[in-house]
Amino acid sequence: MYTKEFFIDRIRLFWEVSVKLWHCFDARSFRALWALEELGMTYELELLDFPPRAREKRIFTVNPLGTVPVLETDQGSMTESSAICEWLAEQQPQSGLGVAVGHPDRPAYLNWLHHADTTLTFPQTIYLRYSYLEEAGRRQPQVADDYRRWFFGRLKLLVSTLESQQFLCANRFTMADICVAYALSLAEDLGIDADLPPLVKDYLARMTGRKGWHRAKTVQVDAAKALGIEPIAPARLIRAAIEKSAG
Ligand SMILES: N[C@@H](CCC(=O)N[C@@H](CS)C(=O)NCC(=O)O)C(=O)O
Repeated sequence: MYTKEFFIDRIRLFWEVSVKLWHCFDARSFRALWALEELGMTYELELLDFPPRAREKRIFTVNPLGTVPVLETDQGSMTESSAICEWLAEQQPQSGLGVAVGHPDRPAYLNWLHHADTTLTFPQTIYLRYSYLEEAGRRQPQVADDYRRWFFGRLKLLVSTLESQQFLCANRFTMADICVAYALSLAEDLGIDADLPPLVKDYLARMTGRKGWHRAKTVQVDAAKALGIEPIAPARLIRAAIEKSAG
């Protein structure tokens, strides 16, 4: 029985979806930007100064949390970077960047998408906050160091996977690689990457060697320059300022 929804779904697969990405330089919204570039989709980019909550009040018109990413779509908005990547892959199933329901690696795919943010990115944001973002008197070196160690402890699943695979799942590059590789690139921005295991460093180099990664980087640099925003990851800028003031 062919319903109206059946035909609308099929037409949508061939119709370019219209999306607008709200993004800050090298923030987690970079996952979505990289995904859009890998997919070759057309999109509108709204680059904001960091932190948007303090510097770009218009973010609150699209997200009460005041965070990026926000992906506006004709089906509603999304605010979670890994979920955005998953949704984008679903719009272009022929791209192979998603892993379909029923594929033997579907559980691994979903697991990596969530692992990327909740397990690998979150502890690094605590490290960033208590090492650099807080005012001098509120920094907590002990907390920062505990969460840095937490991050390195949680790399075990990735290391054991990379011992036998080039990609995280389905034997090909997918959104799972985008989401995890972004978390690893954050370690570079935080200056803690020297301790990454060699297999992880090699994997990150392979992922950041992709044309899609370079296109996304170029897009955000051009957008930042056009708006007078410093084209450097905020984590790097803040670290440099604090290290300079400490002499
Ligand atoms: N879990 C969300 C986290 C979103 C988030 O916290 N984004 C950060 C940038 S990485 C942000 O906008 N922070 C600004 C703020 O909290 O003021 C995701 O994966 O997208």
